[in-house]
This record gives sequence, structure tokens and C-alpha cells, in this order.
Amino acid sequence: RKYRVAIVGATGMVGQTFIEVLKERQFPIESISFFASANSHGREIAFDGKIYLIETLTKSSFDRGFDFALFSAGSDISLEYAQIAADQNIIVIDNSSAWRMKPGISLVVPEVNASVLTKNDKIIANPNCSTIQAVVPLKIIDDLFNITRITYSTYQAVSGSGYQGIADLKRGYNNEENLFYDKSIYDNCFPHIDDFLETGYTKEEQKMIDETMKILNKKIKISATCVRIPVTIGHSISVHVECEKAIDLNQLRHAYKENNDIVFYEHNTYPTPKDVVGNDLVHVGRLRKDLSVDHGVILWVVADNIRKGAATNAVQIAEYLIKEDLV
Ligand code: 2RA
Repeated sequence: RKYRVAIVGATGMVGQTFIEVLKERQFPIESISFFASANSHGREIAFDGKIYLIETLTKSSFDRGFDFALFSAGSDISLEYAQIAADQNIIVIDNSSAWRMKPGISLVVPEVNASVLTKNDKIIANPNCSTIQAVVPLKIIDDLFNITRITYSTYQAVSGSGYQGIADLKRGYNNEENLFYDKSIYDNCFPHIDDFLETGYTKEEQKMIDETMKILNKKIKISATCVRIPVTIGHSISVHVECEKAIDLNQLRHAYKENNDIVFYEHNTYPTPKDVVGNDLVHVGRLRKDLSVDHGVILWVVADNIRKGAATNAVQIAEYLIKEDLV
């Protein structure tokens, strides 16, 4: 069987990567349509050797019928259009934060919690990029040693802000004005991703906290500091984990080495953003016991934030639904 696919937000960095990943993974496509805002109407987009014209997204865009709608067009668009698509029995996989924490909405990293998915899921939320890469190795630790506390420190690439974040890196290098970020990111870094909350945390930090607990399906004491760094693609995270049970580091190393979703770097080796660009796996290194607590472990986690952190994870959700006959 082949499937009718809509891409909503086709001109954005994740939208463009949806197209790349669908082709690379030979997703079974019967038909595909590309939607974006009016100012992209009529723009050509190439897919699988054919040229398509981008269409303006409207409330009747889904009337022709689709099986899947992959959204990456921001929360406002998702809040306005996802339900319209879902009401027409289209499975929406949404990359925005709009639906992630809503009760009854599945928030899914297939390697971690795909089992929550059922035929009733019509709007499925793709987690935040930094959350996706973190929960893959964390789920293994939780299963072995029962996690009680997590402290995240992230080092996030400018592509997390899409093309405008990348442009700022160049603008900063050229000392240009009219930056997208509040400060120049060139030769700089800042602990400020998304808006600040009353608590002094940022929305990005709160996303990691809330989404980690929803995906691992348990209450955990979690804190986070999310930092923007002058790297184009590739988020890195230092993760400090405390557990109920004593950590058997060799058992954990073995579990990571045996896991097909993880690239494990032995001993004192480690991944860097340049190692992960274009890759769909989660790269883990610097694994060691946290000597400051009874049952603690520290790891360094790096992944391509546009692929595994967004587009590939969404396509993997669609592939899982097909494999489990949930479409
Ligand atoms: C960022 N995770 O890196 C956020 C949204 N993609 O900017």
C-alpha cells in the first residue's frame, strides 16, 4: 500500500528535511502535496524527480484527502490546522510544541515509547529536538537503574532557530546589525533559548523537563540549562543522572554498544556536532560514574537536531504506524 502525504511548512528547514528523509527512506508515497504561507505560493519544489508547486495552506487544503500530514510550521499554524486535518481522518505528526503536553496527545520517540500509539492517535506530537536525543539513552538507564533525577546542560546549534539562526551566525561574523537573536552568536554563546518564564527558566528548559517526564512516563526531578552556541547543526547535551539502584557501568556500556539506535564512543572518546550532521542516530560518549553522588552517571549526547531531532523522528513515527497497521 502507498500513502498520500501532505507537508505543511514545506519551505522551512525541517520541512525541507522531511522531503529529504522521505526520499532517502523510500517512504511508500502514492501522492505528496506541499503547503506553506501565501508568500511561497507557486514556488517550485523538487521531489523524487518531479517538480511540484507549493500551495498556500487554507482550511480546505486537506479536502482532497491525505493519510499523513507532517507539520513543521510553528505552533499557531498547528493549533489552527492540525484539528481540521485530524477531523478528516488524516494522521497529523506535528513538530511544533503546540500539542506536546496536551492530555490525550501522544508525544513519541519511536525507540522509547512507540507502544503508546493506537489507531485513535490522529494528532501525534514530535518532541523538542533536545528532548528526543536525550530520552533515547536515558530510557536505557531508566530500565536498568530507575532514574530519580536528571540535570541537563545543552549546547544547541543555531539551526534550532531555522534558517534565521544560521543567518545570524554569518551576520555576526560580518558584524552586521538587524540580528535575529538579542545578542551576536558569533564567537559567543548565551543561556537563552525561547522566552523566559516567571520561574527564571526558559521555555526551552521547561520543554525538556516536561517532555522528558511525559515520554518516560514517570515523575523525575529534572533541571535544565539550555545554551545557544555558534554551531550550525548538531545539539550536544551534558546529562547528569541519579538513580535508585547502583550503576553497573559495564552493563550500561554493553547495553549502549548493543543498541542500534545509539553510536557509542568508548572510554574517553566522544562525539562532536561535526560527527553527527546528516546522521539519524544518537551519539553517546564520555560515559562515567558521577562520583559526587551514590548512584550517578554522566553522559555526553550529540545528534543532528534537524534530522533525528525533528524530521527523521517524525517520519519514523509514520513508519511505525504503518508497520503496526495503525493507519
Ligand atoms: C531550538 N529546540 O533549538 C529549539 C527549537 N528547535 O531552537
